[in-house]
Amino acid sequence: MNNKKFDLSAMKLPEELKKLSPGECDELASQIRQKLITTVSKNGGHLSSNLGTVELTISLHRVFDSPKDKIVWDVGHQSYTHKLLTGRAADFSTIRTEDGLSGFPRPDESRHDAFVSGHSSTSISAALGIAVSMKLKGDKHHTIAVIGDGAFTGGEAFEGLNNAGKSGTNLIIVLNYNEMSISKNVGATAKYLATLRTKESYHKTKTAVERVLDHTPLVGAPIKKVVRGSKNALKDMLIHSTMFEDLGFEFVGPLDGHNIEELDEGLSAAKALCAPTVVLVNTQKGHGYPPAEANPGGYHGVGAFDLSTGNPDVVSDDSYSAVFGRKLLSIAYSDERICAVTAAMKFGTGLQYFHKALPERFFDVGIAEQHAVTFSAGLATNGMIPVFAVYSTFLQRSYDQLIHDLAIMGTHAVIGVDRAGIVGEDGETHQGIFDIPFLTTIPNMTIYSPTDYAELEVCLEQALLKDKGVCAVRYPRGKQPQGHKNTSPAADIVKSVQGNKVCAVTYGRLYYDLLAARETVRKQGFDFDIIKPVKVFPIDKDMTEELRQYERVFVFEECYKYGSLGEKYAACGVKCELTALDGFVKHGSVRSLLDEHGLSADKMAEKLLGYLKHDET
Ligand SMILES: Cc1ncc(C[n+]2csc(CCOP(=O)(O)OP(=O)(O)O)c2C)c(N)n1
Repeated sequence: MNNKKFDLSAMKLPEELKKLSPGECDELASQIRQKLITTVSKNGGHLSSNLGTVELTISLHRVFDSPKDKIVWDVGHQSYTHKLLTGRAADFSTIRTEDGLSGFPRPDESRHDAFVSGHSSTSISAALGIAVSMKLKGDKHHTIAVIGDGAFTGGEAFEGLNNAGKSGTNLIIVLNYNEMSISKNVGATAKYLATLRTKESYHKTKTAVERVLDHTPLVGAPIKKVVRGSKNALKDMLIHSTMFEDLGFEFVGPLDGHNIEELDEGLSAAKALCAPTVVLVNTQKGHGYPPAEANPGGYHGVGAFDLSTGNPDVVSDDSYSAVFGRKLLSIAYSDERICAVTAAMKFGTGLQYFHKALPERFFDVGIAEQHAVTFSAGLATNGMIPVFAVYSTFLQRSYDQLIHDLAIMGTHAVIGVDRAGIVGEDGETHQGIFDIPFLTTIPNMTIYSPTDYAELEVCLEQALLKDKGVCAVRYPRGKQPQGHKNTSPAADIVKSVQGNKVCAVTYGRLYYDLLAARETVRKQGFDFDIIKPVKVFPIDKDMTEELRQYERVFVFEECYKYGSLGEKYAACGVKCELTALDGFVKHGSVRSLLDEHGLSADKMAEKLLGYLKHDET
């Protein structure tokens, strides 16, 4: 083993990678792994997916010429090594922190990031678009989509495949197979890929067959020519065929994703084909860090953790998600109609309790949010009560299904909108700031936005057992403040009204900040009323009538301002002063982002005092 120490910040990368021997690459890989583990232990992030793709990323940059060849990372959570190898090593310690590197590919961060990502299953379509544009421009470079088997369960991946196989482009799809989505991968595609994983390498077999034919007089050469042509019955007899070839692709693999030499060889072969090609690469999620190898799902996305012990708290029992999951299960015990649906986020959404206790009514559909909604609609039309728990940002995928497959029929279903509001370090692609704007455009939609655990439980029960139609219960990432007790949880409206001229309105977790802001304002001798809708939509007519009576109503919302509730109150004649988000929200801690956008207790107090003091003069 070579013990050369690599200074990634000083090296000319990615170019210099090509000069390294495979042994040196192995050493580089282990140093990169160390850096990944120490950095993620401090900043949090996607650990196991990155540990699994170190060698693959090194090899991609040895075989291809980024940024002329374009690498498109699916989801993008596994792009840390790519960042280290493309001029961002010096800043790597800032990853996921405010003003630091993003945890996902960002073309505005580096010309090596060919496409933005964060949501899954987009890489094949995006890469195909890039590859087609290259073809039109006479550019012979390659476009490489790197997609995991989890992301491969998403419908858009198939839409991309359907169009790519016969495209005549230099598109390479690297299918990173590790048997895992966040949890164990599900569905028939996963099973199919598992059958390919264990097959002898197609690439090697092909070479071996060709070698035999080289030594076969007379007929050898013509058959070899035939073998080289991809779609041929004789070739299928000699070498097994895959669904990818049936869809028009060349196929290379499976390659050992932790063997640089094999990766270099396989990727070079794929490059030489100059045709749409699928390269299957076997990797191990969490490779090289025993706690992550033992619990790859738990280490998929983590907060900061102790390097020596790992992170025992990878799935927190003290969170809105866990409260949602446990309450759902407790109601489902006594109501056999209730089913739980997740799109590959069983742990993230707290549905692990349901899965364990009532597996026959639990459905993990893979990364397939659109299918999850329409599947739920199907369940509901036959008398079940489906509950689809999903992060706000990923529910964006299902907008049409919510309208067309659920709402139009007046079907009763509950959507648990997890991670609603600012989520923090994952940044722009993950902030849950659009659910209020888009859900409020859907007729007959009911939306709850509880503040604390107790209110979340009351809202969920009401949505499940008393309401009709489509009900969304939205709640934030993380936990309620420690020591918090709510003795009178409500599912409608909470008021603290004492005849002041000014009223402040907010909902969800911002209520805590508003209460703290009122303390500050009161200390300065001023006061204001507070109205907090819990059932935030449809908008309560009596509430807007009451709000119309105030001289000024300050509305604080953790959502995009266009489509916000404040905008709707203003349309009802309320004299609104809205503080909401005015665009995409970058990465940083939740607290600092709330402050930056005027939604912390201090900023709320400042705004209210600004008005109240001015009003007094
Ligand atoms: C539309 C969408 N839904 C859910 C997620 C959350 N998510 C992030 S990564 C991931 C699993 C991806 O698995 P895979 O593609 O196999 O990559 P691996 O992490 O195993 O390398 C999921 C479900 C997402 N990013 N986008």
